[in-house]
Amino acid sequence: MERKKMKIAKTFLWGGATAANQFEGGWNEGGRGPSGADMMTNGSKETSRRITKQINPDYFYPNHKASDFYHHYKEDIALMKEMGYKVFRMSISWSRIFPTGTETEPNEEGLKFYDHVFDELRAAEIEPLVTISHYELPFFLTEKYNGWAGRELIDFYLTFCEAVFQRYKNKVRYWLTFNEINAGMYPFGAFQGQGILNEGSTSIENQIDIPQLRFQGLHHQFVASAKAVRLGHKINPEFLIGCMIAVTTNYAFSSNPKDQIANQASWNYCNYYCGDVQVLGEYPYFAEKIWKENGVSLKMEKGDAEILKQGTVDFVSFSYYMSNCISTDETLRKTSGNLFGGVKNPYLKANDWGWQIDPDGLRFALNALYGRYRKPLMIVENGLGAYDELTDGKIHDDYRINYLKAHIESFMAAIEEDGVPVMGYTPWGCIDLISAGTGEMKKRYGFIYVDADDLGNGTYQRYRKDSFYWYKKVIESNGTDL
Ligand code: P53
Repeated sequence: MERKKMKIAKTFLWGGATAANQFEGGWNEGGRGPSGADMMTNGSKETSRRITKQINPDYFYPNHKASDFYHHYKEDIALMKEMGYKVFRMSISWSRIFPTGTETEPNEEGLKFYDHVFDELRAAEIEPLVTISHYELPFFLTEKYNGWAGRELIDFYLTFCEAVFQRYKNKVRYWLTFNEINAGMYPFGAFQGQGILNEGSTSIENQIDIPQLRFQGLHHQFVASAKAVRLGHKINPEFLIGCMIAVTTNYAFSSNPKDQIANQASWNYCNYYCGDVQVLGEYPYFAEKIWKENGVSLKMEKGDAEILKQGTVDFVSFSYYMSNCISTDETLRKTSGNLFGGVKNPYLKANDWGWQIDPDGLRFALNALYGRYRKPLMIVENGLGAYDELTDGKIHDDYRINYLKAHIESFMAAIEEDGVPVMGYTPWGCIDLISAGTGEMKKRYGFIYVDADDLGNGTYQRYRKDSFYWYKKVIESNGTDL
């Protein structure tokens, strides 16, 4: 019997993704307080971004102005409309609403800014998808509580959630509680993901790592996320609230069973530890082993387990950029520039920052996640960071088109051949923005070029890249004309 082929839905959410800390700018305008992202200098693939406790006038802090969406949102949304976006992923800057994170009343001017953005999106018939916390928290919360290491953050986060859920309950339907929550599984993710800054940490790649604090911080985020899901559903039962995980498709480097076992453990650690808590509502069986290996003794309060059980997410979203190989052979070369470590895959090429390009890995990840969670999936980040050249107002970025085309083909196969339900696709940095990893502007992802360099020089004028016209056609044809 021939199986009926699935079709991509007419309502499929095509769009693009950004985050306030890397895109919005206006860091000291409208009553906004400083966030952790404002304390990071620019870096490069060779030089790690510094984290400073005070703003040092000798350094450049690229997130302060970022792409200046704060002053360009109208024209940016008009460009998205021109491309035919159905959805726009963005985040709300926590310190724009609660400048220190500890106020009891929200900053009205901050709330108004997002009112304008959501109204503009509505007029353009673009659905907002809002990440509540994307790699930034009010810096005061780092200074006072060492970020999410402090259990106090749960209540501050819920106050923030309540303010934005109430204010935007008729303007926003799709929410994500934390960006790439599994960043907290890695030493480099402590500051960006959790606002943890231990004494002696000077840059994002050289942080003093205290696993106990990271895993405890994650626990606080899980509890906060679960409570936010419950609160959101109470405020508007129509809300769809998801988790967001950075997924790396890991392959065993060889058919040596030892490599296979190591790879399985890597999936548990990298991809499933957080998702299992947020989607299935409890810590997985392998959590004990991970705590033991990291010398962690997790403090759970009475009622936490119940909260996790009751606050599971409605859908699963994730970022996907690359795959990696796992080997038990120490002597094998490490993949260059890869924050997740791992071994180079001889079948794949990497981008200029060492991220291995692997469209098939996306199909693999979609099947793995759906098989485990049985919840609708959304690909909320994907894309190629690349150098672009602006000549006569044009950018010929066929390399970007090739990357995206191959990844779209891959997820279309997951939908249409394999039967995986995918709600939407929002490529990362749809308008050029500041790199989270390196703080560069020149590691560009966008369909739209922003005329600014790594030190913030430039007109900030927007230019349509070749990929702009290509993606417009992709959306128009619902993914059939690639
Ligand atoms: P950049 C590392 C590996 C995979 C995803 O990253 C990552 C990171 C952190 O650098 O983060 C996500 O800008 C994140 C975005 C980030 C994007 O990937 O280093 O959610 O904020 O910008 C791309 O090229």
